[in-house]
Amino acid sequence: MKKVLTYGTFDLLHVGHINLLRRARALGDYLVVALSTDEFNAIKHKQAYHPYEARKTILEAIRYVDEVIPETCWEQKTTDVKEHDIDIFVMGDDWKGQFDFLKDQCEVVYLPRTEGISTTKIKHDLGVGHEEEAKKD
Ligand code: C2G
Repeated sequence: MKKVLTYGTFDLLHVGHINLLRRARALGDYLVVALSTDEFNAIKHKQAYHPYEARKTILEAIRYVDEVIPETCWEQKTTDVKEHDIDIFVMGDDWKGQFDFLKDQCEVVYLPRTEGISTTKIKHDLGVGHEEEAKKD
C-alpha cells in the first residue's frame, strides 16, 4: 500500500484544498493529513476561523482523506514519515523546496496551487476581520 502524507490548516475549506487532496490521494492508496492545531497555527501566525476539532471533522468527511493526525510543530515531519511508513510527501508548490530534506526518506512532490482562491481571499472578500479594525476607529 502506497501511503501519502500532506500538511496544512485547511480552514474555510475551498476548491484549492480539495484539488490538493484529490491529487495527493491519486498518487497512492492512502492519504494521511497532518492538520495544524490551533496552537501551531498561532506559531504560523495564522488564526483559523474553525477550531481544530471542526477542521478535523470536515477533513475526515472528504473521500480523499483516510486519516487525520495533528500537526503541532515544524519539526515533526521526519518522525511522521517514519512512524506512518510514508512513501510520498506532498505539498502545494508555494512550499517548493522547503521540505526537500525529506527526500532521503520518501518521494517529495510539490503540486501546482489552484489559482484565484485562498482562505485569505475568502476572508477579504467577505470583509471578515475588518470589524476589528473598524472597532478601533
Ligand atoms: N493550496 C493549494 N491551492 C490553494 C490554496 C492552498 O494547492 N489555492 C494547498 C497549499 O499549498 C497546501 C494545502 O493546500 O499544500 C493546505 O493549505 P493551507 O491550509 O494554507 O496550509 P499551510 O498554512 O500552507 O500549512 O507544515 C506545513 C504547513 O502546515 C502548511
